[in-house]
Amino acid sequence: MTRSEEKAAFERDGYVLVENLLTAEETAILQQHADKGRDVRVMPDADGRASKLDLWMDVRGDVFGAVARQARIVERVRALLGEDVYHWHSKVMMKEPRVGGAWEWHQDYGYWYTDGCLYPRMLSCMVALDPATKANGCLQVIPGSHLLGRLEHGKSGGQSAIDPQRIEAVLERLPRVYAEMPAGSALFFHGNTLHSSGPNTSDVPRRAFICCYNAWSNRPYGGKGHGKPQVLELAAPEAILAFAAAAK
Ligand SMILES: O=C(O)CCC(=O)C(=O)O
Repeated sequence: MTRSEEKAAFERDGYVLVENLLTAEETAILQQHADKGRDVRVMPDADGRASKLDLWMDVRGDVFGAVARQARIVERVRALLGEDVYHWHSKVMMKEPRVGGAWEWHQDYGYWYTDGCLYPRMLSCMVALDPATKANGCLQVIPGSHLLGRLEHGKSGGQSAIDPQRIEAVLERLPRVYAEMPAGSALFFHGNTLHSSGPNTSDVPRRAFICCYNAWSNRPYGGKGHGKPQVLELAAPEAILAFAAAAK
């Protein structure tokens, strides 16, 4: 796909899948760092299963910071949103074999609206660290749902979630897509794209690194939001590989 095809897909569907965003060598390095979470939180799903994540706001000087500052991601995000962006937050999502929980249907802007961002000019890049399949709880997206505007979110388990009846009505009109992808591929999705994921019913983990960006012009009002917006400095293309030795 050319970059302009990617943008057309993103504008039509609210997401675009980029295959082989990271090399196998880079992905292997990230896999070795993925379980070293510093501040792992559990956000139980509707059935009380543990959905785990490690989330941080600053662009860290570690291997994940090197990913979040890659031109192959940041330049795409700038092109997809049509303006300059800064790092909003990053997170490692962990679904352990057999026990990893679901993520209920939501929009990321459902959360981020309350952080004082006036527009949904925000985007997440989800990089698969393990092959993501239906069985291990890959992301599910609803193409075109970013055009519904921001929907109301309530609570389900420990997560923000949209009323299941409304989701049912949406799914009568729009399809559900299982974003299965090999490790190293990435899904770029709009802040208003409806997404969820099922529990991990398989014997293998499903880990993902998600780096999120906000348009520079959309900085939160009144000192709300995530940390302090910082101009994003790009990392060298080989910066991820530099962490190979440290991972061992
Ligand atoms: O990791 C997942 O399956 C869900 C991620 C997600 O919904 C999010 O980061 O907003």
